Amino acid sequence: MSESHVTIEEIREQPRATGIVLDYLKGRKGELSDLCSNAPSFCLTGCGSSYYLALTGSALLNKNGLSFASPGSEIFTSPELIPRIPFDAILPISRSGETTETVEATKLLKKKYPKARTVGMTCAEGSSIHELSGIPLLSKGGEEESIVMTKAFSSMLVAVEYLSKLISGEKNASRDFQGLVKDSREVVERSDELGKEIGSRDDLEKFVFLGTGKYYGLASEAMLKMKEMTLSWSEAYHPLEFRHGPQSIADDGTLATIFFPHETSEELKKLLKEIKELGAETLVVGGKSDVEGTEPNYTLEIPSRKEDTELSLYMPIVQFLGYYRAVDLGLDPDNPKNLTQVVEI
Ligand code: F1P
Repeated sequence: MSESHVTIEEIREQPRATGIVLDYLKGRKGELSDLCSNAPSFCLTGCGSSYYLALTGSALLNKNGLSFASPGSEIFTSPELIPRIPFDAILPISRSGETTETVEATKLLKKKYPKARTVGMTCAEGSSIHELSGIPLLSKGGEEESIVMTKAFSSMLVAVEYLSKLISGEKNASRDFQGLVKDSREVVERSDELGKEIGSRDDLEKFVFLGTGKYYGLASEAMLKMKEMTLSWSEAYHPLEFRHGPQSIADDGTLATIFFPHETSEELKKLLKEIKELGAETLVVGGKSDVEGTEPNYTLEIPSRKEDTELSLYMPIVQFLGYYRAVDLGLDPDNPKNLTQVVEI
């Protein structure tokens, strides 16, 4: 199996990108703490992977019940959907900082909320989103050559988690993230092995990703990785939505991946058992002890960490899975069909 792809190199660079963004955030702490004092409301936007990150970001930053996320492409085509709530901050997310709809949505949102601070999260210094931001945020180590987004997603996710810590009034947010780089190294290594094992399973054809609350954006991103890299049937749902129709497709060629929070949930456990009874296989990403009795086919244990400092660790397994399945199918993960790194229209 050839591994001379830039995509896999970038997936494996996640721990480094995490370290770089954490150092950067530590240096910006004063300014970001000022922004986050009094739990401001955020309006998040982005396209593709960046939109899915905005969804998770909105769940994380929703400390006062007011944050909201919309695809930049929707704000662009249906600006009447922009809520009238006077958000305190606009948070566009874009690896390139140049996606047309995200740039245009940011301009529209700035006009709509003239008093709001613009906190553009990108991996590209000097990009349009960076320039439109009064408080730009940068994940330098997240910069990528590949078309499919991997370490950019996880490193920008760390930054959004960091903001959510500041919003919660955490005085020493950096301390909460201690050990994350080490955990990331360890999880990347295990995910590489497991992703290879599952990715070479020719009998699996359908991939379902389930995540609730802040995990829904991660499940959606996982769905996109499988589509972009492997051209496979893949869907993402809020877990209990699976019973409301989608379960009709479950069979022995289906792998259902559940992003399982460390906090045990009896409802998710029940669902896991049901999915197995339908003949599908299951992969649990989360705490092993939380799913005792459900006998998943595969488990990727996520180290127990302070809440909302661990979400980036859920991503490598789905990125490796996409990568190895693509290679196994004879596809080139560096050149996914019909895609470009940035959509400029
Ligand atoms: C967003 C994005 C990617 C996607 C694709 C095109 O880019 O939609 O998520 O993988 O290759 O661009 P960006 O705004 O984050 O740069």
